[in-house]
Amino acid sequence: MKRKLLYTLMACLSLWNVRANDTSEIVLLNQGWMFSQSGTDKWMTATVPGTVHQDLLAHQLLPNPFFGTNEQKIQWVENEDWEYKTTFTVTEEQLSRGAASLVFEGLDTYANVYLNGALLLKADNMFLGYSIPVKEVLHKGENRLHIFFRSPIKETLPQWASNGFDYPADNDHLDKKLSIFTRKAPYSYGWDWGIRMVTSGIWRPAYLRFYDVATIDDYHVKQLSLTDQRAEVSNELEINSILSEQTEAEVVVSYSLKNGEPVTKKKTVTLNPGINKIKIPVEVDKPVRWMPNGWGEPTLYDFTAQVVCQGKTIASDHHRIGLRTIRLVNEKDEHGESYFFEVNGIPMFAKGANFIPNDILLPTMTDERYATLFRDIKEANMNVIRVWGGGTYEDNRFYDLADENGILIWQDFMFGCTTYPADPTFLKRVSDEVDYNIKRLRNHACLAMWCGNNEILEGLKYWGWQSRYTPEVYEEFYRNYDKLFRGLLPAKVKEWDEGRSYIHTSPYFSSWGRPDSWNIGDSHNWGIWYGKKTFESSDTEIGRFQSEFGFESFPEMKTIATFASPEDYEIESEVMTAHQKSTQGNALIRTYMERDFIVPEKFEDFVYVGLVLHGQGMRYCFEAHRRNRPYCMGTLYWQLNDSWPVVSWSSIDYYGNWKALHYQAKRAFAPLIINPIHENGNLNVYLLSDKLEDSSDMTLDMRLMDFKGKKLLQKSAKVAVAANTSAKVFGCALDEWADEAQRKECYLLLSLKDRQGKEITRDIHYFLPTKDLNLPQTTVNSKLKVQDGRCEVTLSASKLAKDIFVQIPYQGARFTDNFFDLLPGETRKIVITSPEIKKGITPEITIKHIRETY
Ligand code: BMA
Repeated sequence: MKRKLLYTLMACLSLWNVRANDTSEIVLLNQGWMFSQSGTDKWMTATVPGTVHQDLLAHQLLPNPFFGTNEQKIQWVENEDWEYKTTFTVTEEQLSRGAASLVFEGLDTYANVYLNGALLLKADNMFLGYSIPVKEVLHKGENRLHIFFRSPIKETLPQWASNGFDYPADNDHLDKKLSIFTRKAPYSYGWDWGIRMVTSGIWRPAYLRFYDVATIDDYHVKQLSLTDQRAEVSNELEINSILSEQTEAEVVVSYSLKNGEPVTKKKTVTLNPGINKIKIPVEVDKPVRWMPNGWGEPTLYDFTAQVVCQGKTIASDHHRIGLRTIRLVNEKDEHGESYFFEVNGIPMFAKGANFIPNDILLPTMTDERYATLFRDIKEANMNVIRVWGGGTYEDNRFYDLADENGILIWQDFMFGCTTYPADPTFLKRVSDEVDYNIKRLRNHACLAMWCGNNEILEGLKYWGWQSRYTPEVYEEFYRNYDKLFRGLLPAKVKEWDEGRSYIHTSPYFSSWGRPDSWNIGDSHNWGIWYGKKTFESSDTEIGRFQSEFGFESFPEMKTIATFASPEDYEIESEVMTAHQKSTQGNALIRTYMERDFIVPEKFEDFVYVGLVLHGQGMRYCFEAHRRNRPYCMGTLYWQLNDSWPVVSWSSIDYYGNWKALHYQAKRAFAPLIINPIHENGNLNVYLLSDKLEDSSDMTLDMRLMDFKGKKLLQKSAKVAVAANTSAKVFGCALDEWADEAQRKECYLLLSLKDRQGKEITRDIHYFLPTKDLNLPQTTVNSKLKVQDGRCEVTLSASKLAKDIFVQIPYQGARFTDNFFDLLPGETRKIVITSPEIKKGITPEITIKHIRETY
C-alpha cells in the first residue's frame, strides 16, 4: 500500500450514526488507555474520549480550574507534549476480514499516531475525522497504539517567529497570538467570556472497524424538489470497494415514516475497485413536511442504504431526514436588502440565540446535557440557533436534536474576530476540514445556512486594524480574507452542498452605529452594551436581522459559590475579576442598573438585580424586533450558554440554571404576545404573532391596578392580528391612564382573551422604570409540597411583589417559572424539579423580590 493512500478523510462515518445491522464489526477503543507527560515516562490511567486536562484533574494533578484564581495555575499544561497509549487484542477471525480501519472522529490537535511501530497518521486539525486502513499493520493478539500529542503552543512558535507580526486575535489570552495558526477551537485560547484551557487529546470516539468487500464512505440524501404532492430525493452514495476486481452488488435504499411501512428501491451495480458513486432516486408521495418549532411537527423520515453482496448486507448507513425547504432570502427591497429565512415557502421570524461550546472540556458533554440544552431551547420558543464561529463544529447528536426539535441551525465555519493566514498549508487544512464537516452535516434538516466567519469583515473595516498594521500587511489581510471566505469556502459549499445558503461573514455588511448597518443584511447591534445605548434604542436602531446583541449578568449565587468563597463576594474581588473576562463588564452593568434600578449595596442583591435588569432589557429588544417585522426578521441574542461558571451575556449558566433572561426570552418568543409601549405620549398596544393562522375575535382587557390590588380603571377592545405579522391594536394617551404622579403607584394588567373569555396570554406594564415606582414593602407567603424529585411552591402576597426570584440550592434544578411579578392577592404555583429533591426533606428555598433590595 502506498504511504499516501494510508489514510483517508472520514466522510460521513460517525459512531453515533453507525448501526450494527450489517456484517461489519465495530470495536470501540475506549479501554485501557494510559497517558504520560512526554519525557517523564510516568504513565497513568486515562479516559478516552477525553482531554489531558480531564485526565490530570482525575489524578488530582491539577486544581479545579474553575475555582478561585486557579485558571493561572493550569496554564503550564499547554506547553507540554502528551502521550496516550493503549493495547487491544485482535482475533484471527477479525484479521481474516477483508479490511480493517482505525477511525478517529477527532484528535486535538498535533498528533502522530503509531500502531505496532508504524507511523499511521500525522494529524493537525482538531475539526477533522480520520479513517486509516490498518489491516496490514494489525497483529493477531496484542496490538499497541501510541499517540504523541505535540504542544499546540510549541508547535506554532516557529510560525509566529517567522511571521513578523501578531494577528489581531485579541480574545487569545496569550501575548503571542498563536491560536490563528492552528485549526483548533478558538475559544479554548480564552475569550471575553472564556477560561483559557488549550487542550490536547483524543476528544472524540476512536474505534476499529472490520469489514469485507466495501464500505459506504458517504451517504447523501439529496432533496431535489418538494411540493405537497411529491418530494424527489436522490440517494447518493460513495461506496468504497476494497476488492482488486469488479464485483456485483445490490444497493438497497428505503425510507419510512415512524411506524410506517418502508418504501424500498433496489439497484444492481458493478462495483469497481475504489470509490463508486451511485445515485438512486426515490419519490415520496404526499410528503409530510418538517416544520420548525412553533409551526408544527418536525417530522423525520428514516432513510437507509444497504450494500448487499452474495445475500449479505456488508455495509449500511442511515439518516433521519426532514423534508422541507429553507432559503435565506437576501433580496433588494425598498429599505435596502432583506435577510430572512423562508421555511417551506413561508417567511419565518427567527427567534433564538448564539451558541458557544457548552463546556471548555468538550468531551464532558453527555447525551443528557445535550438533551437538556435542547429542552431549554425548545421551551423558550426558539426556532433558530447560531453555532458561532469561535467554537467547534458540533457533535452529530447536537444536530440530531436540532432536527428532532425543529430548530434551524445557522452554522458558522470556525473563524472569528481575527484575520487568518492563507498560506498553502493552512488552506489545505481548511479545505480538508470543510470537506469533512459539510459532508458530515449536510443531511440534517436543521441546517439552514453556512456562514464563513464571525465579525472578520467588520474587524477589517472598523476595528482599527488599518492603523495597527502596515499597508502591506493590511492588504494581505484582505487578500487572505478573499481566498478563504469568498474563494475556498463558497466553492466547497457549492461542491458538497449546492443549494444551501452561504454568507461570507456575519454581520453581513457593516457595523453597529453606522447608518447603513440597519438597512442591509444581518446586524450585530452592540450599541446596547458597548455603546451604552438604552434598551429603548432598539425601537429605532434596528437591523434587518439582529444576529447578535446582548447584555451581561452574573450567574446566580449558587453558581458563584462553586468558584468563590464568601470573602470573595465583592464585584471587584480578585476571584470575581478572574470570572469576568469583559474588561468593561462590571462598569457597564452598573451604568445600566443605575438608569432603571436602585443599585443595592449587598453583593447578593447586586447579582439578583443584575439578573432582573439583564432579562428585562433584553426582552425589550426582542419585542422591538418582533414588532418591527417584516423590516426586521430575526432576533438572535448573544449568548445562549456558558462554557464554565462566569459572568457573561448568557441566558443559561454553566450548571444549566436559567437566568432571568431565559424566562424572559421564553415569554417574548411565545407565538402570540401582547406588547405595550410608549410612543409619543401614547400607550400603544401591539400584538405580535408568529402563528400560521390569523388570530381574530379576541378581546384585549386592560385594567389599571394599584400595588395593593385595587382596580383604578378598565378598558377593553376587540382585537385581531393576521397570521405571521405584528399589528397595533390599541392606543390612547398615557394621561388617559394615569398622570405623572399616579404612574409611580400603578401598573396595567393586559389580558388577551378568546371568544369564550379564556385568557390566551397576559402582560404587565409599568409606566416608569422600577427605581421610580413606589413599590410597597410586602411579605411573600409560600407553601411547599415536597415529593421525590419535585417541589411545588405556592406563592401569594397581599401587595405587589415585583421580580420574584425563587432559589433552591440544587444545580440545574428546573422551574416551571421564575423571575415574575406576583400580583396583589394573586396565588401562583410553580414546580421545581431536581433529582436532589427528596420527599420528607424540606429544601432550603429562598424567595426574593425587588423591594427587599433597598
Ligand atoms: C460578539 C461575539 C463574541 C463576543 C461577544 C461579546 O460579537 O461574536 O466574539 O464574545 O461579541 O463581546
